[in-house]
Amino acid sequence: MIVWDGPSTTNPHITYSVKTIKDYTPDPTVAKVVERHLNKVKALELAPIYRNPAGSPPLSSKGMRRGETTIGTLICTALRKSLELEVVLLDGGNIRGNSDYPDGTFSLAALRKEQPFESEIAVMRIPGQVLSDALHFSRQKEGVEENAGYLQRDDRVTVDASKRITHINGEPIDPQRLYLSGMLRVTIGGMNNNQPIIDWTKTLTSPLPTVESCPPAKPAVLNYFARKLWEHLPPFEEIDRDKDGSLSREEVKNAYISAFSPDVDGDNVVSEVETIALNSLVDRLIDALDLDGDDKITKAEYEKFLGSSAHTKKNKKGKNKKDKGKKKEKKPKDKKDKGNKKEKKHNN
Ligand SMILES: [Ca+2]
Ligand SMILES: [Ca+2]
Ligand SMILES: [Ca+2]
Repeated sequence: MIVWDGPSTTNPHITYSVKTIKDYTPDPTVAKVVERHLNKVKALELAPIYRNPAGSPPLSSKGMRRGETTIGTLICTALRKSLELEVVLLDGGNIRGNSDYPDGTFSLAALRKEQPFESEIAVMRIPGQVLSDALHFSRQKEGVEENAGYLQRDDRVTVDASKRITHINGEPIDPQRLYLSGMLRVTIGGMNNNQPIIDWTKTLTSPLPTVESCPPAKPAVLNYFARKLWEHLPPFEEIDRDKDGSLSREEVKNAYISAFSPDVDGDNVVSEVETIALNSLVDRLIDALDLDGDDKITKAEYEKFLGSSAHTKKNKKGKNKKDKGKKKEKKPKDKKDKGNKKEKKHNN
């Protein structure tokens, strides 16, 4: 309480006391609203967006600023694939979960925790030498000192004991070659003071990409995971139960249920929270492929992302599509604009 003794008082008396929220009975209407919102949050915990393949090193984001982590590699790889790039290097300080995922499941909530901020990816052609120097520079105190600019790398980059890049996209590095690369827009802009990057940007004759022209990282990562989930679902023809040539929300939901149990906690009841989680994953699955936004997946939309890599074992018919997919991964030339458009669409 603040009390002024009179009109001329300049210093009022202030009295206060600390109250415990537990002393108050919750308002039942408000409590219901809160519960509904908390259920949504809990549901995200239950929505597994990625499962670590058996035999892979355990998922962890601990020590992101002092060494390579499996989550760091996973997120860089997700961006490389989603944006169709040759190489992605990301500042460890941008990935913040600092968590272990011992059961190998990565949920929507975990993804939010790891990538709490909106960040844009600058897609640029960067010389191999600059990429290697930048990575080396960021890792000088590897294992010893925290460095927010410690560069994590995607799964097709190989680094030797001297902390230099030997391979990009699985091929021996060519120091002179320009690689279609993804790095944080802010890193290219000088954040975390990566000297080789700063020196290289000074040599550029054209301006750095604007924030608006850079695809946002979060939806790109999410799309990658959602597309990976599709690979666990039955082939298109099996999902399309009414045989009308496109996949409805209901059909996608049934396909998801056939592959993953919505009863995540295994108590034989699909609770309200588990239902929200299920619906939210079905949304993600559809968003990841639905280019025209009509909430249905046509064969063409499906094949654009999955005709290539999915069901190559199960679906033997897709031979030529498999080859097409391989080409797509090896030659990511001039896909920048397409990538941007694609990501912009899902930026919500
Ligand atoms: Ca159908
Ligand atoms: Ca349950
Ligand atoms: Ca569609």
